[in-house]
Parts: sequence; C-alpha cells; structure tokens
Amino acid sequence: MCSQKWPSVCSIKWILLFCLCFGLLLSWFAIKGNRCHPNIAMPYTLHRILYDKPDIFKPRRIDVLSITPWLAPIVWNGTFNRDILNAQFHQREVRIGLTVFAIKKYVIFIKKFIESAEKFFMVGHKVNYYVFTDRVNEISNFTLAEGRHMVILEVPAYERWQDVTMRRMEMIRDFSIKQFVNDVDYLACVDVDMEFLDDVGVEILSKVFGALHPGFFSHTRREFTYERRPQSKAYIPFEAGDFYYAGGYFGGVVEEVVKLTNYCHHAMLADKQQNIEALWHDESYLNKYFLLYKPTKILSPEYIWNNYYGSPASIQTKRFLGVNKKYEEVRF
Ligand code: UD2
Repeated sequence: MCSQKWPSVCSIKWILLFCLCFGLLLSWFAIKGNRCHPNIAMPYTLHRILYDKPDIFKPRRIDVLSITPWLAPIVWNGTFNRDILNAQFHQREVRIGLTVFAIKKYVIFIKKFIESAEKFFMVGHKVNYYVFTDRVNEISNFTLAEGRHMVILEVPAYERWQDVTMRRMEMIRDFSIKQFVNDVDYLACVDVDMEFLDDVGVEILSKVFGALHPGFFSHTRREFTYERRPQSKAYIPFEAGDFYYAGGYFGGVVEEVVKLTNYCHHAMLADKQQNIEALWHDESYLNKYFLLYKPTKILSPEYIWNNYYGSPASIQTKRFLGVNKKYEEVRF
C-alpha cells in the first residue's frame, strides 16, 4: 500500500525501475549504433604496454635530424618504441608486401635475402614476399613463419642491366594495380643484393617513404649525384633538393606506390624518346619524385647501409646491409 507521504518507499521503487528501464534502452541504442557505424565501434582489446612517458624536453636523438621541415619523421635507432608501434599496427591487422627482383644472375642473392628477412623483417606481422624473376626454377623452397607467404612472379629479363633496374618501376606498378592492392596494405620495394642484420619493422611504414642513401646523408646539395642535364625529366638544379634518396628502398600504401612508380616509369620513357638515360637510372627519377612529392617518412641509412661507407657514430645499427658483389660477375 502506498501512503500519501512524498517520497514514499513505493514511489522510490517506481523511480528506480524507471531508471533501470531507461538505462537498458540507452545501452541498446548504443550497441545498435555501434553496429551500424563500425568506424566508431568499441576499440579492440588493447594489451597494456608499460613504457616511459615521452618527455617533451628530452629528444630521443640530438645528434641527427629526426624530422624534416615538412614534418615527416626520419627514422633512426632510438627514436621510436617498437612495442607501441607493433600494438598499433596489430590492431589494424596490417599486411605488408616486400617486392624484390632476382633477374638473371641476381638469383644467387635470394637465399640470404629471404632467410634474413624471416629473422628480421616485420616479425610477427603478415608478410607477402613478391619475388620477380625470370628464373623461376632456380628459386628454392623456403620454410616461412606463420602468416608469411612467397609469391613468385615470372617476368622478362631485359638485356641491359640498366633496363633491368629501371623497368622495376613499371613491373611494380602493374602488379600493384592487378594484384598487390588486393593482397596487402603496404609495400616495401628493395634491392635483392642485401641482407637483414637487425629488426626492420612497422616503424618504416607510412603513406609514402624513402631511405637516405648511405653515401650522401652528410653531403651538400651540390655533391648529390642528381641528374643535372636540364633536358632530362630527372633534372634537379644545384640549388634544389632535400636529401639524396637510395634507389634500393622505397614504399608506402599500395596506391601511393602506384603513383610513384608510374611517375618514374613515364619520366624514364620520356627521356628514352630523347635518347637520354638519367645518370643513376631509376634512382635519379625517384629523387626527382621525392623532390616534387615529399615522402611522409624517411628511413635513416641504417635501413640501407653498405660497409663500403665504414661505421660512422650516427649509424648505431646496420639493419639492412649490401652484400659484397663483383659487378662484372653478376651483371653479365
Ligand atoms: C643502386 C641502387 C639501385 C638502383 C641502381 C641504379 C641502392 C642500394 N641501389 O644500386 O636500387 O637504383 O643503383 O643504377 O640504392 N637486378 C637484377 N638483375 C640484374 C640487375 C639488377 O635482378 O641483372 C635488380 C636487383 O634486385 C638489384 C637491383 O636490380 O638489387 C639494382 O641493381 P644493382 O644492385 O646492380 O644496382 P646498384 O648496386 O648500382
């Protein structure tokens, strides 16, 4: 029985019941809303990672530039925390393609390349190796970790080594459009005569990235071996240029790699029409592209080192190292 006094026990019960129903109704709408809009859905379960708070007054490296004037990070050892990055990229279940060309005698490099990549390249992530070759039968079987696959793509071998290296742009573009875009989120496109010696992980990934050439990272603009003939599509005048990028390492999301490779291929074809071959082939066109369309991330020369350049103090680790080769033995 309800008495006439306010608030009675009975009316409190009714208020509580009303609140409960209202709460349930709100939760139901919230869940329904999340299902309709997956972008604002509840986040995936995040594992708790313990790490030091970033200190705004303590840059991780003070001996090297770690951000460009257009605000792209330059990735050096010590500037990033791989655990944080891995957690972020695992949430997105990112898939990475690694393209490599082993044409003619360069097949000899593929074994060391793949075996070292299994140890150090994107460990724990989904990886597709895309091996372009004219010698399918000479590529042996590799035991790959879970989530990693090798796709062998049979392609023609150009006669001149200059054409082999330059035509990579065209082939990467074409396979990106017809295949890679369906398979992977990011591509890294590298030389084969290389070996991974230390971790190369998701810290390299960005919309479009390039790597500082180990021979020129401390040089002046004038010393960069850009193409200097104004008639060439790769032309860069002495007063222009940011860095000298290595031809053997670039990448990004597949759509951006399509734009980059398409630009370089067309520039090369236009030069060919005029009987011009840029001084450093694909590398010259890549440098022109990155001058016009700045990369969103730049890898330090740790990512494409060569012992020919010694061991300067700024290079704290050599992650990806050129294998000694005798040009006269492999190029012909
Ligand atoms: C530099 C660049 C390279 C390219 C070249 C242009 C680096 C580390 N390397 O290297 O990317 O821009 O200059 O001149 O920045 N290849 C074959 N078969 C051949 C010839 C080449 O498969 O017969 C492939 C292979 O993947 C090789 C790549 O093309 O790694 C580049 O050729 P390279 O290594 O001989 O060029 P290199 O050392 O002059």
